[in-house]
Formats: sequence, C-alpha cells, structure tokens
Amino acid sequence: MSLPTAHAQNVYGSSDHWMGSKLSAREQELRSIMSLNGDPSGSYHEVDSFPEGYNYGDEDEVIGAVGGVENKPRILLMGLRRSGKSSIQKVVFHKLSPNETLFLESTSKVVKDDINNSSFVQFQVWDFPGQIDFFDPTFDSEQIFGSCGSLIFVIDAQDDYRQALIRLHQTLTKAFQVNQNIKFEVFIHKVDGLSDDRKWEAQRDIQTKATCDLADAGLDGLLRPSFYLTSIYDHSIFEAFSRVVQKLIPQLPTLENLLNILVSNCGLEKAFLFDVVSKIYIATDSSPVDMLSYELCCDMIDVVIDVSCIYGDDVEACAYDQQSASIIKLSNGVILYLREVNRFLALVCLIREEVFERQGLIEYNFHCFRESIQQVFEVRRKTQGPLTSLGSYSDDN
Ligand SMILES: Nc1nc2c(ncn2[C@@H]2O[C@H](COP(=O)(O)OP(=O)(O)OP(=O)(O)O)[C@@H](O)[C@H]2O)c(=O)[nH]1
Ligand SMILES: [Mg+2]
Repeated sequence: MSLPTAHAQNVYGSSDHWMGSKLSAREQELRSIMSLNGDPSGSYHEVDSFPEGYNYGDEDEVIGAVGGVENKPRILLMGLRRSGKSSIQKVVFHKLSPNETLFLESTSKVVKDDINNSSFVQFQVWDFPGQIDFFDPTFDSEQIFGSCGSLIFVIDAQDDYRQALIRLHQTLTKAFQVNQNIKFEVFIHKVDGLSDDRKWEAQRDIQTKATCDLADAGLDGLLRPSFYLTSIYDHSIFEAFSRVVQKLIPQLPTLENLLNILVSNCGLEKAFLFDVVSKIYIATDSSPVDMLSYELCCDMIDVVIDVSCIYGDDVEACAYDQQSASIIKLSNGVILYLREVNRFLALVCLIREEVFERQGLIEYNFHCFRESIQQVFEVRRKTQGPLTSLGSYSDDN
C-alpha cells in the first residue's frame, strides 16, 4: 500500500523539512563532535567496492608492514593463550564458522587485519599472541598503545581465570600509562559452556576483582573497563563487537538521533543500522537492545543475501545492491523490514503488523532517513577536505 506523498508531507513535513532542520542542528553538533574527537588518523577514506565474496579478504599483515592502514583507529585483541582472540577475529570479520576455529593455530606474532567495509566502519584489528611480554625490550608500548582506539582483553571463562586477571591488570595499567583515551573492553569469553548461573557468577567475580585491583592501583574512576559475556557460538560476540565499534564512530549521536526520529515517526518497534558484511550494528535507536531482536535481524540479512545469491538474475551482479529489500512476516504479528541504505549499510526494523498497514509512510520516512545518512557523509566529506572524497559514495547510490 502506498500513501500519496502529499499526505505523507502533511504528517511529517517535506523531505527537506524532515531532514533540513534536524540536520542543520546536527551538522553543527557533528562538526563539534568531529573536532572534539579530532582523530587525525581518522577512519575517513574513500569507499571501496564491496569486498569480494562478502568478506574482507585475508590480507593480514604483520606489524611493521607499510601501507595506508597504519593510521586507522586500532582495536587490539589481547589475552592469555587459547583465550579465543583469533577465533573472535576470524568469526566476526572473516565468516569462519565457529567449529573451524578448533583448527586455528596459536598466533606467534602480531597480526594486523584491515577492516575496510564502509566509511563509517574502518579500523584495524590487531590480534596479539597470548604469550606477549610487556617487559620484553622489543615490545614497543608507545607504538602499540599510542594510537589505539580500543583494547579488548579476552578472558576464557571456562578456564581458571586467576592468571588472566593478573594479566588483565598489567595490560590495562600499562596501556593507560601510554594512552588515557583508550576504550577498555573485557570479553568474558566462551560462556557457551556455562549455565546461566555460572555466567553471571563469572561476570560478577571478574568485574569485582578487576575493579578492586584498579582501585588498589589508584585507578578506579579513571579507568573504567566495560564487561561483556561472549561466545563465538551465538550472536553475543557480534553484539559485543558492535558496541565496541560504535564507541569509535564519532557520528554515533547523529546516527542514533536519525534512527530515533525514524522510529518515532513510523511507530517502529526497533531499528538497527547494520554493516551488512560483518553484521555489526553500527547504530540503533535509544530503546534497549534485546538479543532476540538482534539475532532475528542478523538472520534476516543472511536470508536476503543467500536468496539473492541463489536466485538472483545476474550471477555476476552483487547480491546486495540498491534494489535489496525484504519484508518477512513472523507468526507473532511482527514484521521484519530490510532496506538498502548504501552499498555497505542496511536498515533493519521490527514493525508491528498493524503499523505496517501504513507502509507508504514508512517508505517515505525511510527515504528521508536515507538522504540524511548521505548528508552525514557529505558533511564529513566537507570537513575532511578533498583528500578523503566520499563523493563516489552518494553518486553510486
Ligand atoms: N567453547 C568455545 N570455544 C571457543 C570460543 N572461542 C574460541 N574457542 C576455542 O578456543 C581455542 C583457542 O582459540 P584461539 O582463537 O586460537 O585462541 P587465541 O587466544 O588466539 O590463542 P593464541 O593465539 O595462542 O594466543 C580454539 O579451539 C577455539 O575453537 C568460544 O566462544 N567458545
Ligand atoms: Mg591467536
């Protein structure tokens, strides 16, 4: 059902109005956010073509290699041996199936992985060997922690974690000495093997002990790590990584605001802005995220890509393009709605069936939302100067 544009305009104003007033205010805010965060290394590069085979390629590089990846925000994966660092990186960014991680070899030197799937999501993941020694003179902590955005410390919750807690404390304090702007994240990992009670117990125990250690070192209040329960065998690792990545996106408040406007104007239950390749959500509206909704949305992306790959007319064509859209009706009266936002991002929403009767309004507001996202890119292109042209982005869309 499509509603006349005139009606839509009466209710929501013109496209310009919906966007213009909001964005001009947001634009100012965005500029200040960007200058505040002022990350000169910036994740602002020209958008590349969709990675082949819906993957980022296996262009892992060893530290010291030269190239354009050097100045992107870094996410460091640290933790004891066999805690699951490489598995996390391979499952989230290289589509390795969790069972295949059983055959991963132990990492012997730092491996850099360039994640370059969209202009909003550009960073490097550095996977460290478990046996790294901070007191080794060859360990250059200035270089490693200096321009690091996030440090993820992985703890194997199925193992005795006393040693891991000691290492966690050493790692946090060492990194904090060098760079006080790092976002510290602790993954309490492999929780698939634990009962719910043991999961919460492990989280409480690890969180309390880590916080006490920091308090003893006089760092409580200064250094506040976030804790997540994760496993590669369910969506928890994607959800946790989503929240880590979001903290590195300076435009997050703008994106959240746009999603909030969309949700309230259309009466949606929940809306996620997904990076299609990794299924990381780079923003969502401000209502709480429930894991089931997130999993449903992830599954929907898989279905859309799979159906498109199998039944698409043109075998050569990309399985995700401007025409990509899908509506899936669930038996509980909820509708899953997916629309392409640009070649890397998709909007995935949960909508109640009765609300979806006003599909025309939803479509109209989606177009306003899509335009707004492009304007956010445009603002960034202007503020970043001619070197990081994102023009191709909107042209292609
Ligand atoms: N049950 C379970 N096992 C996991 C999970 N994540 C990783 N593993 C297993 O943990 C083992 C070690 O994983 P790796 O990813 O090699 O660990 P690592 O931290 O990179 O180890 P090093 O490179 O030696 O430091 C593998 O057998 C994985 O299959 C998880 O979420 N749950
Ligand atoms: Mg490893």
